[in-house]
Amino acid sequence: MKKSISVATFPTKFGPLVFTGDLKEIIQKVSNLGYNGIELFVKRPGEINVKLLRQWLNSNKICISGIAAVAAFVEEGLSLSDPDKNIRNKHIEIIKRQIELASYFNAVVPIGLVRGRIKEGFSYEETEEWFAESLIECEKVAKNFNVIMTLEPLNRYETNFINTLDEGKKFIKKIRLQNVKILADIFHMNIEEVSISKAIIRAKNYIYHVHFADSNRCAPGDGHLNFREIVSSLVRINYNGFVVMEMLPKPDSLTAANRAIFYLKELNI
Ligand code: LER
Ligand code: MN
Repeated sequence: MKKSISVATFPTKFGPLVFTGDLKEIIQKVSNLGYNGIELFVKRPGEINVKLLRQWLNSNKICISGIAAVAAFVEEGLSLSDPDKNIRNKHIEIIKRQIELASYFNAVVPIGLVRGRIKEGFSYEETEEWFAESLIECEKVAKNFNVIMTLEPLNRYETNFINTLDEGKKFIKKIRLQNVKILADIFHMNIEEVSISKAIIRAKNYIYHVHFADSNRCAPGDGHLNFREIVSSLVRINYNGFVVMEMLPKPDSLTAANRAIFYLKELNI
């Protein structure tokens, strides 16, 4: 398994981003700590200078695990399942550009918060239909660029729409999506799954990306989750992708990033 860590290019209300600021400096720092990649949170895909970023990554021998753009949802209220078609379309356009950007780095495009929620007065079925329509539209582009989007089940306090790996799997199967797999975020799973390990095993053919944080969303090892058991179920399903530290920068970014890397070494990652 490869180790990655969350990095944002802009200050945002979204909490579990370990480093924010100058990308060149962060890449150097993260590589020195022993990470193999960064999960990059951008405001808009167009803000990235691909050539420069590639240079910084190459000279530090790390890559990009995923490219997320949560600001469109968190800061601007866009979502892929909004009842308003104009809002959905606006968001689809952003995701399409995000997919193109991800293709230059062989990165995934996580579909977490950006899928939205079932709004008051609307049903599960309608929301599912709008979300499916949006994803099918994005998938056409993902296929062209050979990019995987990873659907991320989230805990009930962040969305009321797709909370468990089983629900994510069921949705992907029902809509017959091919370039959409599952992102297993251990923090959310800790709230929603009956058993984290059993849920991982059941979703074995779907899990393509993994987010790590402990029960309190701090570095793995700083809470009360049983990471030995979690890692052994990932090993059991032959998972060899990225584990991304998407955690709160507590007590500060560098300490959290360091603690996580030490703990991962103890777990043989
Ligand atoms: C949200 O809590 C989350 O885990 C992300 O990966 C963003 O969608
Ligand atoms: Mn996550």
